[in-house]
Amino acid sequence: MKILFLNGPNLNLLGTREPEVYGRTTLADIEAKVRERAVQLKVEVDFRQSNQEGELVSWIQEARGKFQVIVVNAAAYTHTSVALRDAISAVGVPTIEIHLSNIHAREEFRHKSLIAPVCKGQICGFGEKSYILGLEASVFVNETDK
Ligand code: CA2
Repeated sequence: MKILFLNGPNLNLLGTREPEVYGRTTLADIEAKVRERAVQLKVEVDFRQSNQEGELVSWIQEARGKFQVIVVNAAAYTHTSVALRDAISAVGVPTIEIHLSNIHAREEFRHKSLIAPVCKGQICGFGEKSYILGLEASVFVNETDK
């Protein structure tokens, strides 16, 4: 089973800026922890980040037939991107939305996720652990979708 992790804009800055909001862990640290858990679960992981909406859209489109599940932290595009929502909806690969922070406990503009209605579910508010939970949920979704 292959799982595609997609990370949206500014997540490459994790651990280097605004540690009071997003902590001191870098995206590379998170990737390493996801890979550790993936070995235990005997699944394959591809882990990517882009600051460009179009690149994320292309990666979602290309996932068809190659990945069984997508786990996406779309970052700010969560709240703005009809293009990402349409790509997730069109590609038909089960997708899990994740966030480090609890978007519902933050500014009002973060409460709305445009991608949530086309995702299997949403995990938010558990810091870097949201990524591990997203990985575990992928295995669950793949089993229940069979
Ligand atoms: O909580 C999350 O995972 C978010 O997706 C993070 C996004 C934010 O726009 C979403 O509302 C919730 C922000 C990612 C930017 O990360 C930064 C890391 C360090 C410094 C600045 C931004």
